[in-house]
Amino acid sequence: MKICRFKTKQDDIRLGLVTDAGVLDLTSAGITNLTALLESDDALAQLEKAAKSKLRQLAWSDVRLCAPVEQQEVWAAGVTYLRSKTARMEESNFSATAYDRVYEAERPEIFFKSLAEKVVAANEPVGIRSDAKWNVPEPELALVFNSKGKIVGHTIGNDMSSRDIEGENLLYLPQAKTYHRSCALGPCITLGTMEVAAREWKISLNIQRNGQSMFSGETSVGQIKRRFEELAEFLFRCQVFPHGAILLTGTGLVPPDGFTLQAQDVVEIEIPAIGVLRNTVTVV
Ligand code: DO4
Ligand code: MG
Repeated sequence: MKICRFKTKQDDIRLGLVTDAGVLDLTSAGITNLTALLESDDALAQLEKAAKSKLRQLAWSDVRLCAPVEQQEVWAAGVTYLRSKTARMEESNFSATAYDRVYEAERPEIFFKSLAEKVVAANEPVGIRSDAKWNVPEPELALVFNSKGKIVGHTIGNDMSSRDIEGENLLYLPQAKTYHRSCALGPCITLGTMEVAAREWKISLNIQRNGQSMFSGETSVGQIKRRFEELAEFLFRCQVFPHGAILLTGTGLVPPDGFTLQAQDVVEIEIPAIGVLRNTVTVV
């Protein structure tokens, strides 16, 4: 089952069940708060019951998607795919061994990515820094956690990154990763998938410029080196998330070194079981 946060034409924020035709507004079934739904032990049963009731159907043209977060902090794991390790080592002047080591180490790389209120939704602009020369999207499966550290759903994340800033000095990572419009999530959350099934999912990336494809590629969630439970254990270790959290699981898709994003490029990330996260690029 897929749920989304959306705005009506009157600018009311609602939760909806995603269907092929659009969205079923969950308000009349009393389901209005994402965090409360994800905290409950019977979210799927609640949604199945709601789906049998008379819900208002809205067409896609009548809704604007919001990012599927309320107060959840967004964190990200890095260097979880071999492809990412190789790319990081190539872009870095003097910290290449750090990536090599973290790929093999027991403790994963996990960094803070975004406050919920700063997350960009599907169809909103993602940012490239005006002081960076080498900017890329990072298409990533995102794990949705409740406050108890349980994975309750999955969404798509774009961990927008400035490779030249990160490559210049590892200590610049927060500037390369966390800036205005650097994190997109959406279009919705798919509930009820176990890790073994999610590992079969493919992630594809397509970047278009003036209607022409500049890069396309595909990878598989199964190539993530670490188990989700392992990432979860480190994310929640010595840490509390009263509203739950989102964890991006790392990128396995890296455009060729000569490629950098430009304003107006369109970035499309697809995981068929979730949907397509589409954003246009803007300079921030
Ligand atoms: O250390 C750099 C971050 C790597 C990252 O974001 C990724 O592998 O996805
Ligand atoms: Mg990343």
